[in-house]
Amino acid sequence: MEIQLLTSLCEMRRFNRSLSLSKFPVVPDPDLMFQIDSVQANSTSVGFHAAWTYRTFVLLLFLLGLHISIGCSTKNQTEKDRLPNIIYIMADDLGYGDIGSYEQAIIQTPRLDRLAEEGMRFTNHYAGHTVCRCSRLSLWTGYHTGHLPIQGNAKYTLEPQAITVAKLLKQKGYVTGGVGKWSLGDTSSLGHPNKQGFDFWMGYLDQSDAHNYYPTHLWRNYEVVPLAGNVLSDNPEDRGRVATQKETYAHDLITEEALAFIRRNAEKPFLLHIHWTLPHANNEAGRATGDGMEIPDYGIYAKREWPAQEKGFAAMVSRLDGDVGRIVDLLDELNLRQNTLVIFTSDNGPHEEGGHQHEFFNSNGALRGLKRDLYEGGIRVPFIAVWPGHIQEKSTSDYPSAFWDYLPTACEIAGVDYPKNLDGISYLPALLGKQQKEHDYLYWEYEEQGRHKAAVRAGNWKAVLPGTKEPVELYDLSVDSQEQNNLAAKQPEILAGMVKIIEEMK
Ligand SMILES: [Ca+2]
Ligand SMILES: [Ca+2]
Repeated sequence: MEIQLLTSLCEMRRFNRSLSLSKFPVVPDPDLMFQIDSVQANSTSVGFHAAWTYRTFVLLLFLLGLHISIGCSTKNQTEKDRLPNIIYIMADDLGYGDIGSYEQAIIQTPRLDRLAEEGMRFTNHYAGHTVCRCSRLSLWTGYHTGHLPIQGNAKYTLEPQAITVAKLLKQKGYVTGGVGKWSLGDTSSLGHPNKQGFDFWMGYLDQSDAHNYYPTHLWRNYEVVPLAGNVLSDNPEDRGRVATQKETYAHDLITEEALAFIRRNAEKPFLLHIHWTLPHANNEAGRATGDGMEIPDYGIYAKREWPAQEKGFAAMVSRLDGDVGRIVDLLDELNLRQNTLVIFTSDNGPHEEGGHQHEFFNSNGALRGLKRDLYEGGIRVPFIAVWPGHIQEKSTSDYPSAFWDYLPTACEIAGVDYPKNLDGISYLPALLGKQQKEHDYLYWEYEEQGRHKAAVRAGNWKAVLPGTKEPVELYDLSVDSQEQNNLAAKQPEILAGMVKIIEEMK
């Protein structure tokens, strides 16, 4: 029965690989706890009505002799009718087991742990891919790598006709911003974030330049932002990505820009992507010095008797954690928590670069594999979603979801129509504790330097093509999340269905 299902799914999947997209109307969920269309309709009458409410309120306060901030009450009034903000925080190469709420035992991540307590953890959330660029492309466009033009870190710039999350949310009046690593088009191309729906982007445009935590400059839209005091090595092998003089830490500047964006746009519905590069290695510095884990100080790990690279890695994760805290604290200060969905995740599994060993802190947890693998460790990532009053605190969902689900999710939250032929399915129902439509299957494809890999997850079955000339393996994740017991020989019919999906995607 199961094999018949898979076979018919294969036949249904005749997707067009192109990104030209048609649209269909999204039926709004009447139970959503916000009113999508009320903002514009009420905007004029609210002002008039609010004036009378204000005078009456002041009089009452005067009579009662209370000290209450008027500014606060009018702010609450506008927030109630406003579209929710979305802040999507993505770490770079952070493994499934790297933070406390996903059973990290050594590295301290108190702010992320608290965030997990305040909202929902997904335990089966997957990155778009096992390396950076594909994963981001999947996130922005709603497709898995079976339907994307690249399956690895090959150069690629977003095309002008691409439909991105940011372009769609702008249709609803969202201010759209991002900081950190972009990697899908620079100032000379139409893939630049300002041409892909982002009003604002500050950070690295080039993915490889983003290896360096002490570059001479970053980008703010089309403007060069110099980083004081950083000097680069002139050794050609360092490719302009190894600093000999380190003064300004790019991550810190990027974080300040994220905080400033939130302050600037506190009164508007906004979409903010914080795509930090921590704890990615500086690969070139790793080759030059043996230590690519660039960090201004080791903080609480300074006195640990670990290799410098591991102190650096732990300090990177804890620095990232502290900065998540700063973002959340600012939302509290601006009274924006109730009206802001905050998501935290990672773009792929843990790395073993820059002199760092991924098993030193058990970065993949109990999973198998790491970055560039399509075993669970390479693609399953932490995912925390917090939205007080909407998402149940201290909750967990085992719903299998992936980066390509983000576009439909963001669009459902914003009440925007989105293309119907996407691979993604909105995970908003899962976040709100409602009935969630499930995927027929999830798919990943990897192609770099002549190596070809693929993986399919359908229900709890997981098939992995680990290499070009290797046979497809089959695992039952319900009893074998570590992918140790290959059932390919014992379950030939299930295997055949999975192989068919892989074959169809080629
Ligand atoms: Ca990455
Ligand atoms: Ca492990």
